[in-house]
Amino acid sequence: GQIIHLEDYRPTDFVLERVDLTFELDPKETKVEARLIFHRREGVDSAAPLVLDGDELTMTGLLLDQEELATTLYDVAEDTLTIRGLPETAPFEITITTLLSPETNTQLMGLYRTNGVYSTQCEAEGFRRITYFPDRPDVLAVYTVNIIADKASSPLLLSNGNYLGGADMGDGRHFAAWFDPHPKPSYLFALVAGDLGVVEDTFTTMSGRDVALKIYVEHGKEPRASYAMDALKRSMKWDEEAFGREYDLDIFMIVAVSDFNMGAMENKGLNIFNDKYVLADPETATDADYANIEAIIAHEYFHNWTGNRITCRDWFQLCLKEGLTVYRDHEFSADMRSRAVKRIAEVRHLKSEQFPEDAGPLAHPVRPTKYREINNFYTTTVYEKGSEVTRMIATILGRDLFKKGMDLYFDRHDGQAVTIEDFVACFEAASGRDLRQFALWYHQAGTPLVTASGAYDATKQTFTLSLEQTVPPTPGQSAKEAMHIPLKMGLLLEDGSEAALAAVSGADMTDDVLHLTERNQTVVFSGIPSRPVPSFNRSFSAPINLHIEQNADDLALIAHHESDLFARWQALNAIALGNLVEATANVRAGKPVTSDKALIDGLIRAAADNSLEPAFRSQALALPSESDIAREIGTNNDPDAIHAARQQILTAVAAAGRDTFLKLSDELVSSGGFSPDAASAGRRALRNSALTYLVQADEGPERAAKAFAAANNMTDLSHALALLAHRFPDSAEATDALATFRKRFADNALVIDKWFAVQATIPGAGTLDRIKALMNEPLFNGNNPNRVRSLVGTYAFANPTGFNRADGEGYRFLARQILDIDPRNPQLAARILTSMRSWRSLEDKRAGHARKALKEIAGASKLSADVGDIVERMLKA
Ligand code: B3K
Ligand code: ZN
Repeated sequence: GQIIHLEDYRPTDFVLERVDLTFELDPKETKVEARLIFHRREGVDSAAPLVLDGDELTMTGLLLDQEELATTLYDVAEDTLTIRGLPETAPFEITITTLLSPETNTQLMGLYRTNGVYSTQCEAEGFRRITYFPDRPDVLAVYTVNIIADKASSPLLLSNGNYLGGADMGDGRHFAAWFDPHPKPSYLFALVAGDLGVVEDTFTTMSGRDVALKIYVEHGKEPRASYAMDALKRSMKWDEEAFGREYDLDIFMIVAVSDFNMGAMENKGLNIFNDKYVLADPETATDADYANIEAIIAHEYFHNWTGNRITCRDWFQLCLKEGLTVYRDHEFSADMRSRAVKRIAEVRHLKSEQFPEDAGPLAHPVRPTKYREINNFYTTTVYEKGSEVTRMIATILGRDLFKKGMDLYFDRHDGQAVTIEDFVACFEAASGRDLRQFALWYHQAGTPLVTASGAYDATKQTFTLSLEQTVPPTPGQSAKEAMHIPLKMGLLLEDGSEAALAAVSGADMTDDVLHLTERNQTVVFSGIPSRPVPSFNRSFSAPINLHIEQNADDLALIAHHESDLFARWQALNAIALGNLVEATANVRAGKPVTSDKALIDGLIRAAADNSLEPAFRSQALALPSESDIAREIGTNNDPDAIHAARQQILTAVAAAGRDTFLKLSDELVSSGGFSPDAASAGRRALRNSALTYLVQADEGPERAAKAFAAANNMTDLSHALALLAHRFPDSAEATDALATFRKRFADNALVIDKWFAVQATIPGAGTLDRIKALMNEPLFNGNNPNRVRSLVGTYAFANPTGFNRADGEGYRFLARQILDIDPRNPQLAARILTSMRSWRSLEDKRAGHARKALKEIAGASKLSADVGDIVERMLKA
């Protein structure tokens, strides 16, 4: 594929007015008739042809105003249909007939059929696999959809918008017609047909309209959709209260399908979900599953305004809808759950996924300026960093002006396809603030590094902060400009109280937000009565790396006294990370590992502190992951040394905290029925954290096996299974538990995915053989994206020692898998390949093996654009 550049954007020559689609569904030969009404845009050359996109289409008919088009007037090329000789000003109708084979569409883009269900996925460029079309997000039209299908196998016929009517056709087939009054781009088109069960409810909007809510799932799974329905109703209510956004059709539908390339899709009025993010009950879903379902149901629903009503002008603007909608779903979850705990989880995720992307060969700006394959830009940078950028606008403007800017955005751009510049302009207009420097967050890739040092002058009672910011070079961007970094901070005094920040010079400050805008800035705080301990980046107000010389005592002061709970966790985490990095160096140097007293005291004190919510205490107890440590070290990484160091620190904490952990594991035994609410989930999480440390110190598997036998919900059961399998992989207890689990859940693929994932994350070089054996297991299915992700994906993304084997076999295995998956499902292959994005930060031998494996992929004879693009960027020097 060729490279597409932002600067080349121009509107289409023809305006699409209406779309009328008729589908005659058949597994092998579906017939699609598309009637498209266009007119030439004013000012466009009368000789300009109409160029439509297409991908793997078979066209059997082409009419202009109902008359067959002469073959001299059109050309069919590999991805385009070009039509010439079209009217100068009058509207005209093009009718295109195409034939599709949904059953053999293994890419899962366009119209496909799996498990007897027809469904579609059109974002980003899937609609062109259904018919020739101006398949780009700035072409908005009103759609009518007629669906004809066999009545027995497809009693259910769904599309976007409101139901118009349907009828029996007398020949074993029936039809249904749908009309969506809201102009939309083709990527939001959806069609579903099949035989599914339904859960129904209603929602009354703030203006008093009744909306029918329907969630479609496989027959028999209806009871497992009730939590999703509850989350949907809460999302609808929250969007009215928090953003003033009301739903705009008579019906809102969600369909759960089991073969899906991603989490879910926000098609207008007809969201399609990976069933993993719909189905839940206590026996089969973990607390993390419940939280994900709540967040993703909300995310897709929120797209109805941020994405659908206001959409993107082009795919470079993807963060316009994704970053903003992630921000909205984060705020929703924070309101539904504990704000501080939610923020900790977000930051952990951001640092473990987005920071490595931003520091490696795949780094790109939140608003990229070029791409080869747009599907490769649905990244954590566009989504999560995009969300952080929106959050910073809210931090800089404050709540009221942020809201004013959002209202203006909805008001000004409803029904349009717009850009990041349009979005930012709304906040400038609402606040009167110049956000030009701030907008660099959209354009400069790389995680900024802020270095801080402080000096206290007791006689003058001043505290002087010297701050420096640098943004590292990233592919295609060597020199960077200084950014506007909103840094929330406080100065803590020895007794834990907070100094008033009344007199400040050298920087703008609004409340506790310090605005860092220069490369170097010296900020003086006056009236500070004693040497303060600065606490920076409260609630992670800016997505940056921060370096400050702070000893463990100062960090401990923050960990115990900060008013911002997130900052407490952050301080504990910083103590832990320092200790783990040092321990890793000691392991590599053959020296003994020592654990920091401040770390052990801090962790145990937080664990035992009943005044803190259990979910927070559980987060405090979770040490930085092995990849967090690798990222902190940055270069020349040895995953085995990191693992060994971390294990030794875990053991030291376990020994020192034994009494506390025993007490917690007794006290927090759940009694009564299961509730998925955040407080109950928090208690389970704290108990399981305590159990993790106890098992860490255990010589044998008895305690973990007992926990497995006693578990009465999936959260506890899968946790105990992981403890057994990871800590005692060769024990009879682990083997038994894995066999029991498999037998009990063999008919529930989503639970079996957990069984694959637990085994894929067993540390150590031996796991690769296990993975290979599991791929021959009858419950594995290489065509189902969830199965492939849970086994192959989890191994590559989440098993540092298993995957990064010193002999390079892990990379070779992955390369072969990628080449095997790519012809069937390029998006899936490309996504899993990004697991190697940090290969350059490995020590030389491993990096050499990784390069070889990447070169093997790059040298393959037939690569998809998806995999080709990733591997090429990954190898570029
Ligand atoms: N917008 C979809 C993602 C589509 C991915 C296409 N490769 C889901 C979401 O972000 O809500
Ligand atoms: Zn989204």
